[in-house]
Amino acid sequence: MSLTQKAIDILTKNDRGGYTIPTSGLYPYQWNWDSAFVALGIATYDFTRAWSEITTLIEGQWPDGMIPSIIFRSDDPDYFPGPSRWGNTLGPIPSTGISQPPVLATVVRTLTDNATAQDKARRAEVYDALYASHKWFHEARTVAGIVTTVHPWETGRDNCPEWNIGLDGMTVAPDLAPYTRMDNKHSDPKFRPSQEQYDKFLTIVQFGQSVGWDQRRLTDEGPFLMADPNIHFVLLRADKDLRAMAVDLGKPTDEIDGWIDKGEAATDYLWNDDLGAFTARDVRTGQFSGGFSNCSALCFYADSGTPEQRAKTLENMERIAARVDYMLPSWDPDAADFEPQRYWCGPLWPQMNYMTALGLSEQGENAMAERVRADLCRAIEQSGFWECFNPVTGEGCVSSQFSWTAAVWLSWQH
Ligand code: 2M8
Repeated sequence: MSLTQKAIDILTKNDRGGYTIPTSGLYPYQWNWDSAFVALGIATYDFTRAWSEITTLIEGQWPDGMIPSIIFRSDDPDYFPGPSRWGNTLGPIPSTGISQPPVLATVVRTLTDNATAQDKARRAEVYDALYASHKWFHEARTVAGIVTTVHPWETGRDNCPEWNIGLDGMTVAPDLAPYTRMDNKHSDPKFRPSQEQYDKFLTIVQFGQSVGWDQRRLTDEGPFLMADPNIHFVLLRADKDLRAMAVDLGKPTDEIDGWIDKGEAATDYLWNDDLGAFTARDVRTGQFSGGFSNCSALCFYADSGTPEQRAKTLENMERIAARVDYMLPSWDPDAADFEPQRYWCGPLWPQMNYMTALGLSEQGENAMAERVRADLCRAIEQSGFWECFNPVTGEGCVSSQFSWTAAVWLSWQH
């Protein structure tokens, strides 16, 4: 069977009726940015079904505009933390109380870019929801002009060592309610976040509950507050795509223009001059994380940063490309805490390679774009549709039969 057919079969098997789960067992619900990437893949063979991936995600949007990271349409005892642990969240469907990198507007623009009447109708159908979700990031999560994050899960890069400086600055709640992890029952614990990290992740959830999921309080008073190049660059790119759709639909663009100006100015805040790279930063202390990650090069995807910053970013990529066989590792192979098999501490991630390669090729950096694209394809050909891959050996890590891996493969075959 061809890999393309296998990819379609995975997405069909992970379909739960209008939305797709990332993989059965470990992730039994609808995840925010997973669904956006999945829509790109399904659109290569069934546009109507791809569109429902987007509209079902928007069904979970909160009245304040936030699109949550996970929508719980059921209560699966096999997943933790499920709806009861998140408590009384504020959306129309039980959900988490945090968001995820907002790739959705970019995906919608990509899927409706043929300027047909139907494309325009589709844009009009979801535009207000997308707008509200961006406004939420700019209002509820912004501190002094910088978009922030309150939880490593919100960044989508759960245990990346970038978060250690923020996590080291917090303590586990002394009254943290006891719990049993389920993730380690579905995958090898050596691939997953540590127990201490999980305790801190749940401490933040407990804090969110204690303030009734008031998002402004979670940002201003919560135990963790960092700026993430992933959320920053994804949002900046998405703001630009939202603006293009606003123009197409004859909507005002003033407020979006303000968001874009603010975003361009904030890019510099994430520039770690010692490393010559965009890295995460603790907003309360100003401290930078110490390594090049797989979102450091998203400056190309957002078309942001100075020529010097871009040149240094590429130099770092050349350095890393000489250290691993499969670009782009999620953490710097020259950092002490690089672990090629542990989740966001080293493995390469399909959706990150997709965005990085797209940005590089849009900005004319074709050789590196091709390396990033071809390395993921080689890993898939060698090992199958895994959640992520060891960048040294190309072996699959954590879960197989993974939706966004299948989706990225399909989107690249067209
Ligand atoms: C991972 O995150 C979840 C929590 O949201 C987990 O580890 O349990 C991350 O890789 C995240 O980026 C992804 O969206 C999610 C589902 O694939 O899994």
